[in-house]
Amino acid sequence: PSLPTLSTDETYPEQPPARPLPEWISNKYACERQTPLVCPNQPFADALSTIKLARELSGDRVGVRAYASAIAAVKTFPWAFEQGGERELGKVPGVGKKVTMLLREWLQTGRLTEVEALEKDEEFTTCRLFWNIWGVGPSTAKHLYQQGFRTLEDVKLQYWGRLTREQQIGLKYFDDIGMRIPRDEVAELGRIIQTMAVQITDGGNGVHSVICGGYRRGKEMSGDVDIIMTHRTQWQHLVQRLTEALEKTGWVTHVLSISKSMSERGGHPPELHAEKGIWQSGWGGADSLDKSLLVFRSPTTPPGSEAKILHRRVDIIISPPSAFGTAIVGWTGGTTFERDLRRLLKERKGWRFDSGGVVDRATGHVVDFGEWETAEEAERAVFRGCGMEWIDPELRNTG
Ligand code: TTP
Ligand code: MG
Repeated sequence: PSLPTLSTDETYPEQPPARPLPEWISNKYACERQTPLVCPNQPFADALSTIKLARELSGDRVGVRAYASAIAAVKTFPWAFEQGGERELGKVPGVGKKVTMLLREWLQTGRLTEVEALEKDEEFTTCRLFWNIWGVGPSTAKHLYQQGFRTLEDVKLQYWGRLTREQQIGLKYFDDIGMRIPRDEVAELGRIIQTMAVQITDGGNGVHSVICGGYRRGKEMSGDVDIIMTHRTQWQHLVQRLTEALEKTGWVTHVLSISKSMSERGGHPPELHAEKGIWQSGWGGADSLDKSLLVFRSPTTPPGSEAKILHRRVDIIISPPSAFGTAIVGWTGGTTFERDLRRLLKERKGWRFDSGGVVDRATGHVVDFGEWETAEEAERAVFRGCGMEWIDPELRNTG
């Protein structure tokens, strides 16, 4: 069947009545807008996410940024678009012509030809499969494709010895790690980790932890567990002690990587000129906090049980008490919220945001957000100190 042709502006049937947009919608930064988990235009946002992933897999960083902004804009929109809605979407900062044209196509035909082409494209679907192996980034995925591999079995049989240890674990437990984790199990894993931290420190008076990531933003199912923890007096080297204790009791089956650089620096975020890699690469999993990236046993197959082990991915992030607020903000996400938070602080304040602390670029001083009693107080102090209105975690789902 032939595709319906797109009408031009001139022949556009009928303009929707102008509706007043909420005033915050024209804020330039996604971290100053309300973005729910599921939005009225969710299928369109999901279609854009496929295009964004294609840009990621082909190493097109400018494209990734453009689609990330567009997705955040679509997700912030409070009503379902009707014919002509691209004019409304175009009012959100960061939305370009390309994306408004895509919305027009979507509204007129109910589909995006680019997405349909991608789903039929062998290179895209194969690279996406390989990229889903933990530890495999876009360039390795492409390399595997160019080597002629098309299935996980191909990689296992012909490339195993050239994978890193982390990638081998990722491939070995591909099915387990790819399975989403229900909320109550995420909470249970959080309790297991908190309990162990209390046991190995002084009665636990000083331990505070919050499960961040998608769980905190309200997702029913999470890809992994991101737990942020601090201790009033014993946070230093806790990452190592806690990991070892969890290994000993059988909860942790594999340590993918462990980073202790915050402890080694004595609790200060890195100097402005230091660790260039971290700041230049944007994210890449790297902030300056101590962290342990782990494979856990699922509480549904606990240590000692006879059942076949189900493996889960868990990140434990330990911050000094002074950085607990920034650690929570930095690990709650979503990704575009985080990107725009960094942009806002750089442009408006001359500050560099890192989950391990905010640094004034002019003086090199660490910004002090003050004392806190509870995790929520610590986080609210960061918003306040950054001059930002509070946004509930459930409204930070920028994608
Ligand atoms: P993830 O665990 O990768 O993402 P998530 O928890 O939002 O979703 P999932 O259910 O798939 O686990 O990352 C956790 C947080 O780390 C994320 O919410 C914000 C921060 N982060 C960034 O700021 N930038 C990034 O590129 C990534 C991957 C994470
Ligand atoms: Mg997560």
